[in-house]
Amino acid sequence: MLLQTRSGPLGLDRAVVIGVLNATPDSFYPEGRHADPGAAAAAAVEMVAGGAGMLDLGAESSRPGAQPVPVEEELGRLLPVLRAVRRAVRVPLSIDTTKAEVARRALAEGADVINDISAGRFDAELLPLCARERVPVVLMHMQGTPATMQAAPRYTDVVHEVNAFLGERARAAEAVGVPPGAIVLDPGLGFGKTAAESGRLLRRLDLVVGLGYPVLVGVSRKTFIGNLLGGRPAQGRLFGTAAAVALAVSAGARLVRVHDPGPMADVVRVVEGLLES
Ligand code: HH2
Repeated sequence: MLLQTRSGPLGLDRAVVIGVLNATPDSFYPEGRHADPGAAAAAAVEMVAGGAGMLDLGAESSRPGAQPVPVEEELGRLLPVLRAVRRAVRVPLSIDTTKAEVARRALAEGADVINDISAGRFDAELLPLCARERVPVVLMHMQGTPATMQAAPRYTDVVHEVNAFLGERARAAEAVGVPPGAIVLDPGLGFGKTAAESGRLLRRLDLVVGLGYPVLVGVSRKTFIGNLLGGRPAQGRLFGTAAAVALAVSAGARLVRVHDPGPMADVVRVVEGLLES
């Protein structure tokens, strides 16, 4: 399995660790915020040295309750950081945005992949843009919007509903010309889901994998991990994240999005080594 990007092919035979670089003042994990371009570039170099095979840059927080950021503000935060990071590292860079205009400008500055937490639902121009620009796109499941998603998440059967949604969004992407080999699916753990629902999705990740596209999982330091640890804040969720990353990789995730690529690269290597032995 392979993802073709402008920075070269990204092999997925081994799970890829994606480092999170947020050019935001308000992301839920303060240590993941890198709004200063020089500091972001230094963090990027460290993440790649630690084992990140890709970096995900975002300039709009999607934490529960977050309000949308206007396009000019998102670009004003993102582009200086993207330029500095692009100069500093050669790994593929993905852009965490739901806006086609932000994606278009970022792709022109050397970004490789679009990571859309709305799976093309918030901006109808985003998937056609990915098709035209021939770049891979991550399609994630979320119930509602970041502002509302944790208010009252409601599912009859979360596993079935998330799978049906992801299958439908993959077909929508293909219908506007995104090749199947450029689609990545993500069940959106923590996005409009309780801890129990996120757990159910992790246990049945084989069903998402069975849709036939590479699967990305983002569990890093999320609230459901804190809840399982008695309400621990994000700073105390590193080992809890390791447990969830291990489960995700053993269930078939090919990409894991994390704030701590060094430690999580070890987790991935050990899980894969044990599964092979
Ligand atoms: N999680 C976050 C943001 N983007 N994208 C994908 N594909 N999957 C995820 O699970 C995911 C994501 C939330 O984490 P973070 O970026 O650290 O926080 P914030 O949204 O507050 O900036």
